Amino acid sequence: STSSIQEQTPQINSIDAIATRIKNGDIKRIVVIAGAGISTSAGYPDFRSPKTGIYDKTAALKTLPYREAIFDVRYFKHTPEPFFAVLRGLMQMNFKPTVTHAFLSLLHRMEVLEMVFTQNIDGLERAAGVPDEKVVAAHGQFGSQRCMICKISWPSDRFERVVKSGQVPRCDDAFCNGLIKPDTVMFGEPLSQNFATSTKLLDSADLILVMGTSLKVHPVAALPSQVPKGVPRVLLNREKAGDLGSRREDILLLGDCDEGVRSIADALGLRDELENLWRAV
Ligand code: CNA
Repeated sequence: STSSIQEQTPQINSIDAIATRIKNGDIKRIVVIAGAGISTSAGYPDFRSPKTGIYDKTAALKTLPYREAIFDVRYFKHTPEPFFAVLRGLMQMNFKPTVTHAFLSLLHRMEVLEMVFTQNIDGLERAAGVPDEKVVAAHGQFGSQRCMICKISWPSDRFERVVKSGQVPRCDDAFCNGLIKPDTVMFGEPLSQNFATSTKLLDSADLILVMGTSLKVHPVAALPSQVPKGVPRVLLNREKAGDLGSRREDILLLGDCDEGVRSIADALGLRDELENLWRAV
């Protein structure tokens, strides 16, 4: 890889110190806050990366009144075609977990993973072996879908067939005719109950890893700032995000998150385990 990780040397913390504390059992509850950036090396486009992100790519859709409209339920209800066009593109690809997803699985095997809060809808954490009960999918995930009006659910194979054929999937009930929408959370929709109740895990966390997110979408964007002061927060992202870096205990690993997790695995002495785990998923 040509990318390099710059660890901005903090006053009181370092990845080596964190690794030592994980190894000696001082850190045993790690909470991860993840976003689309942990899946970009799998080829899954994020929202905001210049050129490759969905917002730049769909800018060609001159019909969108504002760029977020494509994922806004109020817009989707009357103009679902742009959303289904993006979904069709994603369905034509086959995504495999990244080494960052494998790292989450490694943390789980080490029994130090408390929870992954992910904004991602791609399901790649689970595909890498992170168990369901360790994932809070704040914005839902692909894999189930239902009519927006009568709520009848559709099997995934049928949904995929219709979307791939270029049609807009609609309810069979002629009176209903509602749109069939994935159970992912669009702008303008509430988050799962599960999200609100799980945020209390931040209070007892020993370490926070924030990875691959611009921290621009609320309420997930606010999670890092809810972490009690004194708890180390590590940012693995191409750019600064949120208030990470504003506390003495913060560590910024600015760069590719795959390189970031590799440097942590090196510090843990578990680099081979990580690469083997990744190869096996
Ligand atoms: P975003 O706003 O697009 O931000 C992504 C962030 O990750 C940016 O800061 C990038 O610089 C950074 N980034 C991109 N690639 C890498 C990389 N390889 N290594 C390190 N950093 C990288 O995406 P967010 O997740 O912050 O925004 C929240 C939205 C995006 C959520 O609602 C998601 O549902 C939604 N989304 C999810 C997916 C997915 O499931 N994979 C894809 C696209 C969008």
